[in-house]
Amino acid sequence: VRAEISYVMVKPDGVQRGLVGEIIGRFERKGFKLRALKLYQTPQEVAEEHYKDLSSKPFYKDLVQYILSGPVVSMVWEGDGVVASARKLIGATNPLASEPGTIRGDFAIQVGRNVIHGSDSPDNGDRETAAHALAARRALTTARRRALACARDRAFPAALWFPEGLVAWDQTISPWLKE
Ligand code: DAT
Ligand code: MG
Repeated sequence: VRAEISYVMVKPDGVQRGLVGEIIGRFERKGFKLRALKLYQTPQEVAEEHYKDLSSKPFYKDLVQYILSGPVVSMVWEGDGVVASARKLIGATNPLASEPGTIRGDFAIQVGRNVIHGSDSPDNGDRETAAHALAARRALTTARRRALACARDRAFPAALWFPEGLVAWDQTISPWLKE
């Protein structure tokens, strides 16, 4: 049986405003387990897949543009009931309606700049994780290529440029990846 996971993403405004540590801290203190974490620029097709259920909404174009406006921090959090609990930690979609003490309630005002995403069902947790894992894998390939080029240029051993962290996302996420 696979563990329950939620795909949680600090959106570009949250990254830009320096809220990453605050947000990770709240999930850690709650007690959930961080299974994967990566910073990257979301490819357009991943953003569109992520929000495909909302594609008929009038705000869909702005929403995708917002997600593409800067790097995001993608995380996979694991634990019993993590999907519903993460939604509580995050707060209501419209930050003006989010309770104080929630992430959106404490740090946001606009629905179009609401700092963070969390899956709304365990199935969507799996789906969104798989979609973003492809983006993370592509970012990893780019990072690996750059690292290799860099290692060649500077005549450092390539191993120096491959800390465990570079491959961690791929490995920890593999149970949820549909090949
Ligand atoms: P949530 O992010 O709380 O799961 P959602 O899935 O209904 O909310 O919508 C996804 C995002 O779309 C949401 O975080 C912000 C944006 N959004 C939702 N409703 C909106 C609206 N009425 N106007 C503008 N943006 C909206
Ligand atoms: Mg949603």
